[in-house]
Amino acid sequence: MQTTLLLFKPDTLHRGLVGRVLARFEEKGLQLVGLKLMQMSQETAAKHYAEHVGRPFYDGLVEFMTSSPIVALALRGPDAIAVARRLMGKTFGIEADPGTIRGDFGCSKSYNLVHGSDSEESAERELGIFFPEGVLDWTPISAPWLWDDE
Ligand code: 3AN
Repeated sequence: MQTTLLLFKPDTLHRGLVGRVLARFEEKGLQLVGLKLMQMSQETAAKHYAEHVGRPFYDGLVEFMTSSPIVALALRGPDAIAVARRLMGKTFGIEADPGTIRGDFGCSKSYNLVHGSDSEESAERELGIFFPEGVLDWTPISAPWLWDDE
């Protein structure tokens, strides 16, 4: 089992899509173990996007992510990092396949609704930034129907 960090970006909130985007992950069988409505600070954005410093889109990305509230989520499941990334689709809405969140809900390069950790190392680092207190450990009653017993 893996735990991954997702962020619903300001466009998801402004467009009233939080419920629908969250439903994609829940319906897939990823378990909610952390959920937070928050305002991202400049410091948190700098930490979170450290690997993008110097890229041409960096300043705009930080400005966008700190412009209004976001939702931070921790989701758990088998291979949750890759599963969540596949549900999200390719980075840019114009290229993302129909059926994915970015493919179904947007056409923008900058406003692509959701962030998801891209590796186990990133997930651990990013969960530490947004859930320093840890996540909530609980067992969904549906677990035996969702996940293989391995
Ligand atoms: P992903 O979110 O799919 O992992 P990354 O890690 O390549 O994509 O990029 C991080 C974020 O930076 C993206 N979610 C997107 O919001 C933004 N971004 C990446 N490339 C561009 C670009 N060329 N123009 C505008 N924003 C970009």
